[in-house]
Amino acid sequence: MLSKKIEEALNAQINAEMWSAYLYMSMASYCHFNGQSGIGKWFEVQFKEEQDHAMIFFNHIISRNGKVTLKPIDAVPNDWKSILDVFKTTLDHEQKITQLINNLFTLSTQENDYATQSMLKWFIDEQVEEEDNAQTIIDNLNMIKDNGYGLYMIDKELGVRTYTVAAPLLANAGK
Ligand code: OFO
Repeated sequence: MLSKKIEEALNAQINAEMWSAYLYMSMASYCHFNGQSGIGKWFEVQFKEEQDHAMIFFNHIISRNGKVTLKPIDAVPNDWKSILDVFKTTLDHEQKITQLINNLFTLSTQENDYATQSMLKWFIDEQVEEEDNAQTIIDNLNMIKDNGYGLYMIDKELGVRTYTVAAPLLANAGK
């Protein structure tokens, strides 16, 4: 059974993950509109991954006899100055999400909720990857600056990313 405090915090995290999904959907739209369809596709994958993240919290709450309570999703930005600006926003956002995951881990420690701690471990590793991905793309974009051919190559490279279902959801498949 989940404590009320943990249940509320996990529900808030569902909202944060859905906001992330909405943010990346908006970024995908911005990239497609500006002719970077490969990067647009990359953000579509990111959008799907965030929905998976929300579902991992959803499943955890349900499995622990808690109640999922959905709140409205706030509006997201629709415009950026450049592709570099898009990825700087991504990194900044992922750093905030890392902080939220860390806060959840601290709370689950205070509440002696070992099952929630165990579930959160996957997110702790995932956030290292999320921040690293954004930072690597920022480094590449800084390297090419305004070089059109360089941007074309990055667009091609990011466009091959494919979606794979998050591992914790595979464990839940068929339940
Ligand atoms: Fe859910 O990791 Fe990104 O936001």
